Amino acid sequence: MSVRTSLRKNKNKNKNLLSVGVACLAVLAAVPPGVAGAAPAPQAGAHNRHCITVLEKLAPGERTSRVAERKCTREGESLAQLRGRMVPRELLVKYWDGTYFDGDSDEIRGRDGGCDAAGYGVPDMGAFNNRVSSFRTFGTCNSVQLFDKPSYDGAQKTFEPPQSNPVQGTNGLYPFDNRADSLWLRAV
Ligand SMILES: [Ca+2]
Repeated sequence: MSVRTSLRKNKNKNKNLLSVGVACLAVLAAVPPGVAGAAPAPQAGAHNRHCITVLEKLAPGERTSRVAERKCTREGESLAQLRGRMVPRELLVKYWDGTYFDGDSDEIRGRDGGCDAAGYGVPDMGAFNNRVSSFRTFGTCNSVQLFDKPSYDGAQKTFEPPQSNPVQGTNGLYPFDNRADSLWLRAV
């Protein structure tokens, strides 16, 4: 039973109990998350939703990397557990809802290895449209082109080393914070 539910019940039954409940709540508020007793806080980050998307390499002339596999964490599942139930694939890029690599995330992995000059195209970032606030690239994927609209349309910005890889936060992503709908990954 949550603290909030307990308080509500106490209020119905007895005002004195309510004061005790409020006192307890004040104590709970002073204790760092995860230390409080009765209802242990979930693991750090466990409340965030993490997904792994595995892409196939682009064939000549193609502009969309087919999704070979996509899975997301279930309720209470950690990212490590999610990784454990998928075949390991090379990490290409990872992006987060929050600045500084925080919050919900999506790992884009390559079924056929890392980036080359053609790279991988993601024409629609789906649940992450207009949400990405930070990202990191991995391996040979050192260039990320972000587009405001799906299908590589609208305003765009390319992030390449050495100045902006990885891109850590709102200022670094300017003017693309919470804006990208599609992206292209390459080796340059
Ligand atoms: Ca957009």
